[in-house]
Amino acid sequence: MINVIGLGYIGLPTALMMASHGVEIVGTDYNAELVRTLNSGHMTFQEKGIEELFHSAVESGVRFTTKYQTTDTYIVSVPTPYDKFSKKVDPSYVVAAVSEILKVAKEETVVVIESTISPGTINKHIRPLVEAEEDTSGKKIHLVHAPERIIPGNMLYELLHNNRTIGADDKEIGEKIKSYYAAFCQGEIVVTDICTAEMTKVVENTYRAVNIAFANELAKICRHDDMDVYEIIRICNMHPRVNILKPGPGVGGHCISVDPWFLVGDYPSLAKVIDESMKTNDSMPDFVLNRIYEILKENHMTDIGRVGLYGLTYKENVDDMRESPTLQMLESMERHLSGKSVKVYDPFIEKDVVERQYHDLDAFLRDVDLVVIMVGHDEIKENMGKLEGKVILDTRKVCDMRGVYRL
Ligand code: SAJ
Repeated sequence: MINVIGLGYIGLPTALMMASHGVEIVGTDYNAELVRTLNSGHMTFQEKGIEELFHSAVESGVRFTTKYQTTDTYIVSVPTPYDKFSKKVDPSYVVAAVSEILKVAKEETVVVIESTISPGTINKHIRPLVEAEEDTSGKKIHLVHAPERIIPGNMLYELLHNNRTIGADDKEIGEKIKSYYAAFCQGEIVVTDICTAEMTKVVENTYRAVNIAFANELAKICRHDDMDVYEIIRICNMHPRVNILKPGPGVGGHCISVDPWFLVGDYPSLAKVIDESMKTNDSMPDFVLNRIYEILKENHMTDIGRVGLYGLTYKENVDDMRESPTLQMLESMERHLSGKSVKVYDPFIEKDVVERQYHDLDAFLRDVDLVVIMVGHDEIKENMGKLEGKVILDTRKVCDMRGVYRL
């Protein structure tokens, strides 16, 4: 039996996928409300195909509880935030989870950490706990790092098809854990050492952050001299060795906007390009705000209350708002004392999370003159006609209507 600790965006799909492929799974989360919801037969977030997977896993006997189980294999997928000041990884949730595991674990237990951690975290924060336990109880405990790679919006496909990395001290233990993942994963599974696995995960997200920052910087340069950044990127990308990503209103999510800071925090005098890239991405919500003011001025509009932000999530067609550029922008507006007046709408966010939030596209559009497309959800792409007559700032290049403003 495998006890999956942390039933969030990564732990839960992993638990469900393993369970529906015949692995005996118990999912544990300290959030009693979340466990209650799952036990009453309801999923806790939206994702393509997850309802079906949830039901198939329940049929296969997956269980959810707040209690840590006594078993020989654990998969830990708890959050690893970063400390806003030092930029270093905050391993406290992982440390707490491993401490709880050690209280109930069997002899020869394998603890697999899936949470993203910076290189060296296991040696610095986890191994000392494990060694102390081995000294007092005489039990042997094995550590493994198996970072996840799935992308919100296409998680289930990627769980099945992506290649994976497994880092272990002991090759044999690495191969054993590989066989559990191979129950469902059709990609190649590489077994390496723990520190290499830690570093690869952070580097993958940093690669993307730096490349998005490059696109964002190009958008700023092109705005300065009124050049069309999208046409320039389109043409450059016709070169066989150029592949520039898309500029946008900023970078959200819990990975690309966070993990690269671990490297800046740990190697401040070395991680220069990374540091500047993260600052460039973080500056984008304010860049959009400036565009809004320019466009209001150009159109002789004075009422900020007639500005509507379309989209609250960090990217299209997901219900995840973590670190979202819209929230970053609203925070920045609040600092300038005008945050209360813009209107906001997102079809994926049913709860009220910000002021002046709408839950109906038509009602939202009736009450605004300037629509700022912050997220390119399919809903807006399919309803472009409804934007007729509005002033539009499209930060995602999803709208081809005449006169639309861009980054
Ligand atoms: N974005 C842009 N321009 C682009 C691409 C993305 O502005 O050209 C923005 C998005 O709108 C979003 C943010 O970047 O706000 C990140 O979105 P994303 O779709 O690129 O990535 P995430 O954060 O959803 O998932 C990433 C993935 N990592 C990589 O692609 C290297 C995923 O595979 C990881 O599993 C995940 O991070 C993670 O958990 O680490």
